[in-house]
Amino acid sequence: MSDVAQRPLKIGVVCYPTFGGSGVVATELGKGMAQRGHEIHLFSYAPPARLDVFDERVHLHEVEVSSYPLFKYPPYDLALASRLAEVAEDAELDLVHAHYAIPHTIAALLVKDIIAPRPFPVVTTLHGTDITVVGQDPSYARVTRHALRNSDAVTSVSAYLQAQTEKVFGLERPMHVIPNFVDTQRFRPGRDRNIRSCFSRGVERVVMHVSNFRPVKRAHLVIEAFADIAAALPATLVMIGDGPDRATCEARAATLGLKSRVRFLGAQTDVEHLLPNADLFLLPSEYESFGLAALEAMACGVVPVVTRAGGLPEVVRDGVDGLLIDDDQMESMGSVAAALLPDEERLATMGAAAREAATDRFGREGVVERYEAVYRSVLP
Ligand code: GMT
Repeated sequence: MSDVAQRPLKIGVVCYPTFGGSGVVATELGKGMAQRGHEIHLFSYAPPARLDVFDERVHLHEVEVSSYPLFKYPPYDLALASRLAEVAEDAELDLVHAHYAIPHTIAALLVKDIIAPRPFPVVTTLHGTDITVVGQDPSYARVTRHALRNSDAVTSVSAYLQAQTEKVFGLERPMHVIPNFVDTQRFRPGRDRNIRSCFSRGVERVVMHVSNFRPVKRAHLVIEAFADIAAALPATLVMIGDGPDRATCEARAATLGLKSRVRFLGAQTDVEHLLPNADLFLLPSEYESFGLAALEAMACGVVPVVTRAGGLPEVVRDGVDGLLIDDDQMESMGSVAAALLPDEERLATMGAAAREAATDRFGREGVVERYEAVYRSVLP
């Protein structure tokens, strides 16, 4: 085996630090790589939400953007490229992994030019909205295409997203489909008696939703579905996360007379302690390229009820480890959930299958190895 096939790598990782899935995947992947002996240099404008370990192999580089009166729009991408170029040379990075084509891959490609002839392979992972929303926006389409064509390797988190990307951008090169993964030690079944009784008040079923309350999540449909559930049985709805649609959801819950039965917890850093206390997880998104939140629920043994859209059918197997609802049948989400909730046996069987799927099909180790193979394939 050659040196390149074995030696520990020095890997730059560029990601958004937010609670959204791409930042979580980037950070967890970086942690997984560090555990395999690689050196990780994470670049973001703030510490990523899941970066909670103090591994000496993981280095965080916060990107500062100077603002001058002339800069109406402070150039974050240039500040990122500048910091990345410095570290690429000082720490002798072998490659960079950009999560999100815009602006991360573009900044990485600039660094490739800046530090040439030193090789600096760029791996880009597409997470979804970078193609389905941002990439198709006429103001960004050409740079997105440039980012994809000039990356040394492109990966996508689902086969659905790969097909969409090929359709929209017509890439000549093959893309690797590498699904997201979940840390099944962190997300695991096991109720906390205090949390559970605080949510369920002893007798009620607990339904949960976790998202960033962006319009694509259609969080208002969770409230509508819960109205049907609450009409059929005693239940509490726990809404976790924050974002533009939260206020509308709160108002709708009040209008429906459900204020006392719906809890809005806002953004939470320890979702893994809350999720196992749910009986059912609802995700009525219009689109998800993958649906990491559903996978995290599954890892906790909680049955997901989700839209049959985007990459979600690649994660949830209908009737086996969750339920898929056709997009034009979303008004039935509440009645479907209300029929399942009293059925202890079916809930337990599907919950166990969900946990098994999370462990066997989406465990961290296998996915980290697949990314490592991609990294090694782009090295000179
Ligand atoms: O879902 C979000 O709003 C956040 C977004 C992101 O970029 O962080 O999530 C996308 O990437 C996740 C990780 O790969 C996927 O699990 C989500 O499905 C995807 N979101 C959408 O496609 C809407």
